[in-house]
Amino acid sequence: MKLSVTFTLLAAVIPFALAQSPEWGQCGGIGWTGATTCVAGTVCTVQNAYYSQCLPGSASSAPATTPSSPSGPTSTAPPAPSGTGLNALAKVAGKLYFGTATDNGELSDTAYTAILDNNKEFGQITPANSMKWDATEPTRGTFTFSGGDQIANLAKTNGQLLRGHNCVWYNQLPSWVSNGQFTTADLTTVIQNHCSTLVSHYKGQVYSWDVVNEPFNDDGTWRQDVFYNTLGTSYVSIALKAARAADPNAKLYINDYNIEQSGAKATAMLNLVKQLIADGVPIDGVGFQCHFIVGEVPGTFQTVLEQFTALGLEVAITELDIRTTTPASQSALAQQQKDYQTVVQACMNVEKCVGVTVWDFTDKYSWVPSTFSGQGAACPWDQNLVKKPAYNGIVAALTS
Ligand code: G2I
Repeated sequence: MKLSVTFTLLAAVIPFALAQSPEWGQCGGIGWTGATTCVAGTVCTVQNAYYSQCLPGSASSAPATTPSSPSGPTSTAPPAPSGTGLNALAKVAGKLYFGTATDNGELSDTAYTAILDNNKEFGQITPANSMKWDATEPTRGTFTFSGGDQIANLAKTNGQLLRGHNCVWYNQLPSWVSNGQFTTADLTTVIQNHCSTLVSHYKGQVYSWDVVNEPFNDDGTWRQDVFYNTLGTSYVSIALKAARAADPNAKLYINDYNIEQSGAKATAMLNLVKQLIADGVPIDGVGFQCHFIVGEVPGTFQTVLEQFTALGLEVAITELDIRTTTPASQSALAQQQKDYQTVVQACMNVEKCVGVTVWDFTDKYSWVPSTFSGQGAACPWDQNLVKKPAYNGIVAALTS
């Protein structure tokens, strides 16, 4: 309340305050049409060609200058981040971030958070569970944001970008949604209300939202869930439009797995985004989850990324991990190092691949062993929070 009163007074006295971006908000970059100055106490900082952000620091009213070439720093840009760390290296390489998923239950582990909170290592975080439908709207019309807020606040404190995950997904739905007997009009309202309320709640805090998650089966057919079965493919545009209206500055993504190799599922995703673009539906990016198996990184990954960026979209690696049989052998860990390097190199080679997110950075908290019996060791840090050879594979790609 106090904040909004203060803002209202300020806005009345200083009209141009309305044209300023908030702390952590976007203030420039290719394609950016919003405010290019920042509120007092923050400075518009060029992160890369596509994204300038209001970071805490000495106040400045000078707009950030978008670099004329994607990798070319300008005189207004701060010196490139130096030192070690995956995010620092990714930024030097012209990427927006290197990030990780995290989950609320992990945040009391101080050895874990000491690494998570280091923004030289991670410049972006994604909540693994706490922004999903079952967590945020467990009963119709009643929203709970405590878990998501904890992660959003952490991102703010740490100076990290936030990816919102997710608005509409067949999984982790409360039963009132998955078992609801909806008319088309009713489910349209349900989706609009959920996406709108969720995205509005985090307005200005989220770099990109996975608005629709995993819409396809592996054979490229549409997943049969309550959304598709009731509304057909239109649920995708209903969700995207609601998200755009709720936070016009957030990048809107569709996110899926097994679209990293050429084939029916990648083709289905390409056709979907082509149709959305043709129909004027807001869509900014496609997320490639990249849940891979050691020794099986698809050789066509970079080509597929380029097929999407050729449509004018950005792409991101959103949930990278590379699993193997446990306990992992030395040779598996050596192959995993090469595989991490290959995957991150594909993003490096594609200008509009904005960043890489691992689906948690340590084997201690990986989702893999509980889903794939006898498999794991999928992350770049081991379960004792010690860096594995995989870490060096990522560094090799980021410094190539
Ligand atoms: O399955 C891996 C990922 C695939 N892409 C979408 C992601 O959202 C998904 O993340 C995982 C989370 O990392 C897991 O933590 O999604 C799983 C559910 O599909 C999450 O697992 C669930 C457990 O299955 C539940 O038993 C548990 O209550 O996490 C829940 C919260 O801890």
